[in-house]
Amino acid sequence: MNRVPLEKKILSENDRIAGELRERFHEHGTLCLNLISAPGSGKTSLLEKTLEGLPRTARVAVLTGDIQTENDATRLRRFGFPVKQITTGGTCHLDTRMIERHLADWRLQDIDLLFIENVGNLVCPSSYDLGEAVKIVLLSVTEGEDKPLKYPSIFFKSELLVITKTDLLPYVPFDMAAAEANARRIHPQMEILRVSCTKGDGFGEWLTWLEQRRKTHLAAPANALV
Ligand SMILES: Nc1nc2c(ncn2[C@@H]2O[C@H](COP(=O)(O)OP(=O)(O)OP(=O)(O)O)[C@@H](O)[C@H]2O)c(=O)[nH]1
Ligand SMILES: [Mg+2]
Repeated sequence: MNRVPLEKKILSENDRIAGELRERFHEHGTLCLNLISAPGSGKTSLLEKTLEGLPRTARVAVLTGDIQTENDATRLRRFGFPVKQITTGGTCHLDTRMIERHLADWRLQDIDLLFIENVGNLVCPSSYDLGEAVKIVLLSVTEGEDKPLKYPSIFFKSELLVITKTDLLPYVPFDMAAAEANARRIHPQMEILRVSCTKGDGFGEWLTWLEQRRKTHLAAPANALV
């Protein structure tokens, strides 16, 4: 078997499990969000700040993926919510088998928001549906405003762009208007938020976005979720 048919087979098996996961998430009212970015754009920092700002009673859980180390899970567990590390051992993205396995002993009916932090990579994770309702792409101001044009797939598939590290804008030549225009060239309906995890800027808007998105998720019929 050559490479293309084998990749197709793996992807179609992944899509099949993604469909099952999506149904389970919907049945239990769980909004699943898949966070994708280049390494170091601030996915874990965004989650740390989010968990820090949520009431202890919030029904939130996190699966965080990396090629190696438990570092991100250790950072995120400090806030008292359920967190599991998925260590891929070399694979540059998460897939649905990893998600299924790590969800096995969690009760989805107890989780309103499930964050999945994907492996840091702007390319591979975009091909793997994890059954999420929403893909969110992060782009930090140190990466350059041209990234949506260079890595269009993930910007096309993501509903929301979070531009991170805005506190660094005085120190880097990042053209915010051009970055947003580039993202909307790839995905005209893209929603865009700007945040700084160190200063807390933009977190009110981010939490409001999450709250609204969960409401629309709960209101949507199951067949409208793909
Ligand atoms: N100045 C500044 N630094 C930030 C901000 N957010 C994250 N960082 C820093 O950026 C670095 C990477 O942040 P992480 O949150 O670990 O990034 P990540 O996307 O989770 O990284 P990987 O999981 O390795 O892909 C850390 O040193 C953070 O402290 C921010 O808003 N402002
Ligand atoms: Mg991380």
